[in-house]
Amino acid sequence: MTGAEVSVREVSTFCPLCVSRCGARATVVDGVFTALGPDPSHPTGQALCVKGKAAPEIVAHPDRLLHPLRRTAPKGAPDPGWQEITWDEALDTIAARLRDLAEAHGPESVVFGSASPSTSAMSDSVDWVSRLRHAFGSPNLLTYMELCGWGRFLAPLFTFGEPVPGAYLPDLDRAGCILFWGYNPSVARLAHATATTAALRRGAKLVVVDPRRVGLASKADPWLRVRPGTDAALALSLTHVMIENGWFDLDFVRRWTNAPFLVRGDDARLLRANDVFPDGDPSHYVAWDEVGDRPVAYDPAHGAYSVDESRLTLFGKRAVATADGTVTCRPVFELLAQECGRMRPEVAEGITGVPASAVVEAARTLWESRPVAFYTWSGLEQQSNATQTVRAIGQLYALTGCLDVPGGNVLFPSVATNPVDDASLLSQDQRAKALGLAERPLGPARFEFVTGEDFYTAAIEGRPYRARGLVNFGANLVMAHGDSARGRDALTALDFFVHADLFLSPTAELADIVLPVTSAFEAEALRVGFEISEAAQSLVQLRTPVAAPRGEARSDIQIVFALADRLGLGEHFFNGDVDAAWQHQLAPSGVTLDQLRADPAGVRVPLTTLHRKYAEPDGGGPRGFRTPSRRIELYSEVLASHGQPPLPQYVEPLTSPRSRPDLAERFPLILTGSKSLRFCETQHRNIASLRGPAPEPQLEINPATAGERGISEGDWVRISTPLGSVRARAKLNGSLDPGVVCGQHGWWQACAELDLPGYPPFGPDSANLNLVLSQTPSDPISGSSPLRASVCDITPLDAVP
Ligand SMILES: Nc1nc2c(c(=O)[nH]1)N[C@H]1C(S)=C(S)[C@@H](COP(=O)(O)OP(=O)(O)OC[C@H]3O[C@@H](n4cnc5c(=O)[nH]c(N)nc54)[C@H](O)[C@@H]3O)O[C@H]1N2
Ligand SMILES: Nc1nc2c(c(=O)[nH]1)N[C@H]1C(S)=C(S)[C@@H](COP(=O)(O)OP(=O)(O)OC[C@H]3O[C@@H](n4cnc5c(=O)[nH]c(N)nc54)[C@H](O)[C@@H]3O)O[C@H]1N2
Ligand code: SF4
Ligand SMILES: [Mo]
Repeated sequence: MTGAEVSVREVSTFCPLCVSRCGARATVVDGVFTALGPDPSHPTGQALCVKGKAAPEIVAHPDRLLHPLRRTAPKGAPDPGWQEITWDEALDTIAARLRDLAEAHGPESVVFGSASPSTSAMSDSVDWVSRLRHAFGSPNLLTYMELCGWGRFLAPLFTFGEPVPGAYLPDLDRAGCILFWGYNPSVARLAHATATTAALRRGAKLVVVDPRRVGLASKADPWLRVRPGTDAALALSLTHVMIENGWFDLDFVRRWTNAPFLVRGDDARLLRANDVFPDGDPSHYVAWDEVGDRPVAYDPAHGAYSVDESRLTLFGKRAVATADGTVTCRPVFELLAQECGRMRPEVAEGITGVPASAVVEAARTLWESRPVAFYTWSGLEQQSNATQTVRAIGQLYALTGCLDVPGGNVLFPSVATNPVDDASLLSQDQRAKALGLAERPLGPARFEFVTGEDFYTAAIEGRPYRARGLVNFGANLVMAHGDSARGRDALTALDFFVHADLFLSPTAELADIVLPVTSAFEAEALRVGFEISEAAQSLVQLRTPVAAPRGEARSDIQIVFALADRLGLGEHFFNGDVDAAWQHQLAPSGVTLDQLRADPAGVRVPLTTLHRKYAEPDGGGPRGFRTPSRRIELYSEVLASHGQPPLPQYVEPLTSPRSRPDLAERFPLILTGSKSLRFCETQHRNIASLRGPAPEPQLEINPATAGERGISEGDWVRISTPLGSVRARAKLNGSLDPGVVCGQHGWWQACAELDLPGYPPFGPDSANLNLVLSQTPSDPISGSSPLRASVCDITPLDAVP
């Protein structure tokens, strides 16, 4: 160096590579982004994981897509014959093809896809993708709702009318007891892990339900080692113990759930006021007044009974004189207690493998260490009984009375903004065409989400109509959905497929046009609120680019706005002006773009968390919950009216050694899976610093199970399911049940720098777990796929069957 000054800049930012969105500081040396470190002054910035630290490597990776590409060879050819084209040509072609499809087959024939905002920076732009989809006229968004969000956001609506725990997040800073169920924040959400560690330090209890003793499970008391897919049995058993011991919030249950409502013994309907009172309103429910020894009506419009709730009976049966004669009726709570009573801890032990004593201990801990804050995730989402399972856990949680209390699960306030997805742009007629709505009217399609399986069926078989186009922002569909080969066939069958990404994934390989996207560190993005606490929610931040866009890459938002313009939808997109769009979004907050640009660390808008919002007055009574009855619906008539059990139930996973004894001999083991600490989903195997310490796909297996099969630590093994087999390296794990193994999905990419191989997504040498996991039979309500409880066998790789 000859005295030339090195310029070093530290820039406040955040890492959007996963759901944690950790506050960070970027180091830029002579204009080059060189490092990312934690920013403890940021509400999610206590720590940074290895992936965040690898951000500069991701940005600079030689395999990044730099130019728009057009396929020149037919689909299915070994080499797509990619040809570089200009942005103008790309955008004009895309717009023309999409317009043609919309005109000839209706805009619903075009599906929009997005990588999950939990595993990519699509959180920056996914709402704008929805706005484009709405303006275009398609009711179909393909973004893993059935695998990743249903159990946290949409299934809880049946119970709470609110997304609990998806939006009602655990108030970890104040919780007395933290319950993590099928969720491992040490891998998945660092900001939750650090907050939990702090909570444990101040004496909070932790209960973890997980087949593996990983992450914080080693600090849990107790850790419940559940057999994959049997979580509902465990939840019902815990609830049974709580009811039997009186370990539940009687007052909350009476006042805020539909536990007192009477259920008719003859037709299992909730009794209505017009059944018992001559001039009764058919929309009013009926409970039993213990003091007056008579039925009383409940008016859902005002959320009120004609007597004080403390007088309502929860147990026993009553002979009620109705217009149809005397009918024996029971309160919901009595039926619920009966249902749970079938799952005594000794019975549950036989199903779940969790010792009866541990069930009692966990129930006691939950009750005695209130307030309880909980979170559930992938372990429960990717199951053929996902809806009933989260209903059972919701019921258990309702009994604690901790919803929306300090230290429970709280809807933290948000900075006021204008919503940007603008659902009003999509007509009711178009909405009704969502793929899957006819088959599963209560499922994700009701909210415009299309499941992987429904998309594949529409693309390949044309049912209920043919999906012909796909506008996909990242989603690595063939690697991330089960039945990868079917995914390939579906994408191949499309008339037109455009894919925007940073890297050429196995999904991108099947596109007609590929668009190069900037990494999160090359583009501006607006973040309003960081979710996990009041302080986090109050922060508004505009991420500053710390590197120049690679090649011709553009951000997803820029692509959305440019496409909208070419499609003639510019009027809904501020005529292409992203700044104007953000200003519109921010307007109610009082924060301006200038302010945000002036301070990359962001602006804090003071917020105050209100608790027990359900008790706030609203019209004639309390606000209650957004369910048909305004009460937490332990008993769901909505589900019953669709032929589903109104009370949460345990259903054995549809493909398990018990439910499929015909498969059990060939596939005696249960296969589940988990995320990798060092990679996001199917990404990052090409990043040397991440891949080096975790060079190969792993299969966790109990040492005894391995020993019986002649398998030692580190051996290559074959994971065989009814769909075929893939490879992985054995990792012995004595904490696993001998009948359970745990694999990793997402392995395809090579790492040239370390000379580590890729694995073909399809075929005999594949390591793609989803090649041998089926999307069906799925949850009857949501279509959730059984990726976390399949059947398999494990053999040494070289063994000839
Ligand atoms: N067997 C099994 N399968 C699973 C799961 C499992 O646990 N087991 N998990 C499921 C879950 S929960 C989810 S959410 C899905 C995840 O599936 P996806 O959401 O598809 O996530 P990734 O597999 O990480 O692939 C993300 C893709 O988006 C690209 N990308 C990254 N950032 C951006 C960006 O900012 N813009 C654009 N346009 N592209 C970007 C990446 O390069 C990559 O190609 O997988 C599901 N599949
Ligand atoms: N490092 C990293 N972080 C990520 C991601 C990533 O790929 N890597 N992905 C992001 C995304 S898209 C998501 S959805 C989240 C997911 O975050 P998590 O849901 O926490 O992800 P996992 O570790 O896959 O699953 C949690 C736990 O479920 C357990 N499990 C498996 N089967 C069962 C079962 O049947 N019952 C129960 N109770 N537990 C079971 C697994 O052993 C695992 O420890 O993480 C996000 N963050
Ligand atoms: S946990 Fe890691 S990848 Fe996720 S936001 Fe934080 S630093 Fe980024
Ligand atoms: Mo996810």
